[in-house]
Amino acid sequence: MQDCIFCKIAAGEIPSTIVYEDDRVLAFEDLNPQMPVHTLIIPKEHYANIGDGISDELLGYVFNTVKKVAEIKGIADSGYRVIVNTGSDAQQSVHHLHVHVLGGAPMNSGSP
Ligand code: DGP
Repeated sequence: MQDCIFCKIAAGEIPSTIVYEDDRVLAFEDLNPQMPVHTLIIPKEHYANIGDGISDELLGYVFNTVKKVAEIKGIADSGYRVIVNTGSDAQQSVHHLHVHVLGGAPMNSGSP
C-alpha cells in the first residue's frame, strides 16, 4: 500500500532495526519502546488490522513468529505481553496489522 509506513519498512524503503525476517513476516524494533523489549511483528502483505481479511493460516504464522521473537530477544522464559491494537477505541495509530511483543521487566496488571 502506497502510503503505509509499515509497508515501506517491509520493503526496506524506511530503515528499521530488524529482529527477524522471512518471506512472509518482518519483526523490527518499535520506534518508541514502552518496555526494555518492544518488538513489532507484521505480515509483509498489507492488512489494515486483524479484521481486514487476513487468512487464519497467515494470522497463525504471524503469531507463531511471536515465539521466535521471544527466543531471539531472550524473554521466552521470563515472560512477555502480546498486544494487537485494532481500530479507533484501541487507538491503533498505524493501520497495518502489527503485533506488539513487550517484555524485559516486570509489568503491571494486564487489565485495561
Ligand atoms: P499502535 O498504536 O498499535 O498502532 O502502534 C504503532 C507503533 O508503531 C507505535 O508503538 C510506534 C511504532 N512506529 C510508528 N512509526 C514507526 C516507524 O516508522 N518505525 C518503527 N520502528 N516503529 C514505528
